[in-house]
Amino acid sequence: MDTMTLYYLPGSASLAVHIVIRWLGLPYRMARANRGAPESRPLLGLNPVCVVPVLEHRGLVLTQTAAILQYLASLDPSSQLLDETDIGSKTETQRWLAFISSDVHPAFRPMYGGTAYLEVPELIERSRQAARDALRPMFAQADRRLEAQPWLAGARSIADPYLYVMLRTARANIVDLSGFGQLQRFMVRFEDDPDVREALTLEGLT
Ligand SMILES: N[C@@H](CCC(=O)N[C@@H](CS)C(=O)NCC(=O)O)C(=O)O
Repeated sequence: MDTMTLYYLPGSASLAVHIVIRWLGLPYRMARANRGAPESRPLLGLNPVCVVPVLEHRGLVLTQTAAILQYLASLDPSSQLLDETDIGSKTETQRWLAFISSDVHPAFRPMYGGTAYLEVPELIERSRQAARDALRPMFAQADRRLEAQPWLAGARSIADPYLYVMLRTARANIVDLSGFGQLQRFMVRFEDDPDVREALTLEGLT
């Protein structure tokens, strides 16, 4: 009766939300959004900007990946996916969430039509290459972080699945991740998690 609905597109930022819902063992159902014209999407009316993830729960309609992840963690503080008992750890998790949602995620925009207004294919490709170049030092920060500890914020947190989705997106868009051994190992370890594997299977990604 308390089932939440996650509107998603396979492999997009909604995958991070999907993984956390599974980690928490919460009842949920998935509603796949349509790509294509905004007016054809079931999300219209729920999310004015018509992007996923959208989470419906207990009469709330939640948008923005970072906010939804924090909402989920607060449903079960004992999970310590956002450690409310330790201000340092909590802020560190929020710092990584902010970095990923404000810096890393938007940097992919040229790959998803964000520079289509340039119209000239060569210029659009140049904007994509500039995005790849800008993304590499961002991933270098995460790689360095994982040299010292297994998870971004020390202990496993809601920031880790968001990083994982960004790494998948980087791989799909030929961002150069060579030399980032910690990130490669992070991905392998992450995909070893049964809930991650199940989320990938349910989204048709395996
Ligand atoms: N700031 C938003 C960005 C969400 C976003 O960019 N979603 C993309 C997928 S990652 C989307 O739904 N794009 C629409 C499409 O691909 O048709 C958030 O963090 O939730």
